[in-house]
Amino acid sequence: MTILYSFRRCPYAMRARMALMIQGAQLELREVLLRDKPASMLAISPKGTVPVLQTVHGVVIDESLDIMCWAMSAESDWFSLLAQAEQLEQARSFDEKFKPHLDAYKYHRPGAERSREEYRDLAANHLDRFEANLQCHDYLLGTMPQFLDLAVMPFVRQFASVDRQWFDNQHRQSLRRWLDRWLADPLFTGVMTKFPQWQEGSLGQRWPGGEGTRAE
Ligand SMILES: N[C@@H](CCC(=O)N[C@@H](CS)C(=O)NCC(=O)O)C(=O)O
Repeated sequence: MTILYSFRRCPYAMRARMALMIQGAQLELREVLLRDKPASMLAISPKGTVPVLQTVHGVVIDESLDIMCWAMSAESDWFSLLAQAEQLEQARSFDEKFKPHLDAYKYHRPGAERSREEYRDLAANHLDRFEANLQCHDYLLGTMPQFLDLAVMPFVRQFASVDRQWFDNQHRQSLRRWLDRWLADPLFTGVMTKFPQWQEGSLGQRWPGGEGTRAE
């Protein structure tokens, strides 16, 4: 069976789980704690980040966007408005540019070069293009949800939740509505089930569809 090393609260793992949920194939989910990574995961992916997927044929995919592409057919509706290569390019660029500012905002250090608000605004600048698109239609690329929506949504969620009051009151209201729709979407809530930490040598969670505690 395909194995997924995952961490519930990791935005990279969330996007991978949503893609795998869409694929629908049963896999073994191994819930990881980042401070206590399993040796079997590090053995197949020494860089030590989640998510990590190991296929039944032993192929290891340890980049979240690659896992998404493995799970979602390039011919599917998720790529109907823009080809896979272009959506992937936009998602990669978002990761590179937005995430460092998000981290500097969320985990702001007292000695940092810029203030928390400056990092917040730098991150938010990357969201302006999304806001402009969402003022015209319900999803980032048009009237249907696409791969790009799934790829960036967990990071916009993380950004919003640093200071939800500020996010709710800023001018990007179409983005706020888009995020709220995703937060209530069964595709998202369905990948946020809580599972206990996987123990080396035991059988992980059969997923999707396993028992767990739905939360948040
Ligand atoms: N480029 C990787 C990044 C994954 C990543 O950085 N995940 C974080 C958790 S959200 C992680 O595993 N960090 C390692 C650690 O904190 O030890 C991907 O897209 O999968």
